[in-house]
Amino acid sequence: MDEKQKQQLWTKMKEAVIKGDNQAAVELAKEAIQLKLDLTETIEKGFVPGIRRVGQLWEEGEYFLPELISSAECMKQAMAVLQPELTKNKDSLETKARIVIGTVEGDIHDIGKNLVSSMLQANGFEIIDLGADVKLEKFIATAQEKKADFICLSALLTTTMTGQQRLIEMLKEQRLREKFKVVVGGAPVTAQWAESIGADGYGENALAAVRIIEQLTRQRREK
Ligand code: B12
Repeated sequence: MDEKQKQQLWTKMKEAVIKGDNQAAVELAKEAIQLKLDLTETIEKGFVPGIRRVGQLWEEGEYFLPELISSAECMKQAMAVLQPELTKNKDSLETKARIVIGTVEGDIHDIGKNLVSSMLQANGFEIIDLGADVKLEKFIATAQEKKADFICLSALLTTTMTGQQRLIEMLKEQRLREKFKVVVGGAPVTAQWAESIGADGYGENALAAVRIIEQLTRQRREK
C-alpha cells in the first residue's frame, strides 16, 4: 500500500470517529490488520486525529455530550479490534519493566490512557491497568504490592491534573519516592507541568510514552 492509499484510509478512519460510525470504524480497523499495516501508525494517524477533531468540534460548540460519547465509543470499538493484534506474539518477549497505570481520581477519561497501555504492552512492558477514576492510595498500594517499577498517571481535566502532583507528594510523605518512577500525561499536561511537580517523565502521546519509559528503564538498569 503506498503512502497516498494509507492517507486515504486514515482519512476514512478519522471520519468514522467524527461521525461516531462504529461499524465503519471496526471495518477499517480490520482492514488495517488484513493489510498488515503498522498498527501504531494506524492508530496515531487514523483514529486519534478523529477523536481530536471531535474535541475541537466540542470546543467550538458544534458537538455536544451525546456526539462526544458516541465518538468515544467508536474509538473504543476500533481499539478493541486492534489491541489483541498489537499485543500478539509478545508473550515470549522478556518483560522490560512492570507498570501500574490509570486515570487519576475524579477523571473518567480513559481513551488516551488505554492507548498508552496498549502501546506499552505491545512493546514488552507488563501492564497493571487500574482503569479510570482511580484513588491515589490505590496506585501506591498496587505499585507496592506488585513491586512495580513505574506509576503512570493520566489526567484529562485541569482539575484532576493536581492528582498527579498529590501522588508525588504522597510518595514523598511515605518515603517511597525513590521506589517508583512517576510518568505523567494527558491533554492538559505539559513537560513544564511534569517538571514542576517533580515527575520523572512526561509523554505527549503514546509513542512518546513508550520512548520515555524505555529511556528511564535503561537508566534504572545502568544504576
Ligand atoms: C472523549 C472525551 C470525553 C468522553 C470520555 C470517554 C472516555 N471513556 O474516555 C466523555 C464524553 C465521557 C467526556 C466527559 C467529560 N469531559 Co471530556 N473530553 C473528551 C475529548 C473530546 C477527547 C479526549 C480523548 O479521548 N482524546 C483522545 C486521546 C487519544 O488523547 P488524550 O486523552 O490526550 O491521550 C493522549 C495523550 O494525552 C497521552 N496520554 C494520555 N494519558 C497519558 C498518560 C501517560 C502516563 C502518558 C505518558 C501519556 C498520556 O497519550 C495519549 C495518546 O496519544 C476531550 C477534548 C480534548 N481536547 O482532549 C474532552 C475534554 C477533556 N473533556 C472535558 C470536560 C469538561 C468533560 C466533562 C467534565 C464534561 C461534562 N460537562 O460532563 C466530563 C468529565 C467527567 C469526568 N469527571 O471525568 C474538557 C476538559 C476541560 C479542562 N480543561 O479541564 C475537554 C478538554 C473538552 C473541552 N475543551 O472542554 N469527555
